[in-house]
Amino acid sequence: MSDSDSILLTLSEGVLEITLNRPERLNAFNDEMHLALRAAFQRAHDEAEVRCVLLTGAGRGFCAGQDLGDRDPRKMDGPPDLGHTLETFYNPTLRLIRALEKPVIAAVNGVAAGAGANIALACDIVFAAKSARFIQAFSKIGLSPDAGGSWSLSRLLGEARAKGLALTAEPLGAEQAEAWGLIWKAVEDAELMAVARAQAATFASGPTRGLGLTKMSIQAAATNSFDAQLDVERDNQRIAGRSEDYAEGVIAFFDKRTPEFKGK
Ligand code: LHQ
Repeated sequence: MSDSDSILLTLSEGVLEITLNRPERLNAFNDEMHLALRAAFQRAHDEAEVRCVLLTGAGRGFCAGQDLGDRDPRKMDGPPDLGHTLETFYNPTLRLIRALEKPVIAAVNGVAAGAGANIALACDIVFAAKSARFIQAFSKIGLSPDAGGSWSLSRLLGEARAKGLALTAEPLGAEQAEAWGLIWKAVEDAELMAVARAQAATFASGPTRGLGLTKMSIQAAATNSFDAQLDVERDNQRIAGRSEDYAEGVIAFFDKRTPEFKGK
């Protein structure tokens, strides 16, 4: 279904499953994979049939960040402009993930390093296999965090742990990541995809508008005052209250039956 082998795409029952697919490089990003991933999230934005996104990696890794073979200083004329790389390739995708008014699940199946870790952390719900590790690898090669990592780590963990992970580049195991509140759940390796897909199926048959607005409200809270946030909640509830799914949810409650949400 994809026009690129560097990611695999399936759309089934409202779930767009995206698999990063360069397993021999632990799914490190080359330019082709960047563009394919961005196109997949754009599709999730554009197509109403997509009601949830599930992002995972092929093979034993989730994603090892940038393919360093593509950024080898020995093959370059002078110092590279990595800011250009971020602005061209990473940042548009990260902005799409955060702006997508549908739940995005990451199923971190193995090591997630550098920008690979931080793309996972930009997702809304992160499941990780117990054997998975999150590594802020940047400091090992003379870089500083990117792909939203400085933002996500600081907000999710606070400054002490954010600095600890980013400065030392020590791997953080999935169970510790859950205990620290960095991810939603660490699960047994063998159960990861079943657990993540079950959650994706639940979201994809859920009240898509309400779920999207929930995501937007929580994200807005990160920078809002209490007062401003009350306004956001008022505005979002106004929109949610006009959805067909809200009416269905309330009627189903009174009928004592399971609601049939249509995502409208
Ligand atoms: C890789 C990579 C990789 C190429 C494993 N590239 N081949 C943004 C702006 C622009 C430029 C710079 O970057 C960024 C953002 C970033 O993401 S910076 C951070 C880039 N990532 C890293 O520094 C992580 C590098 N990888 C590692 O430290 C290790 O591979 C980890 C800890 C992820 C996994 O270690 P192992 O489980 O021991 O696996 P491995 O090292 O043996 O890797 C398996 C293969 O994958 C190996 O190839 P080989 O041919 O020897 O089997 C690696 O060379 C290759 N690989 N990461 N990022």
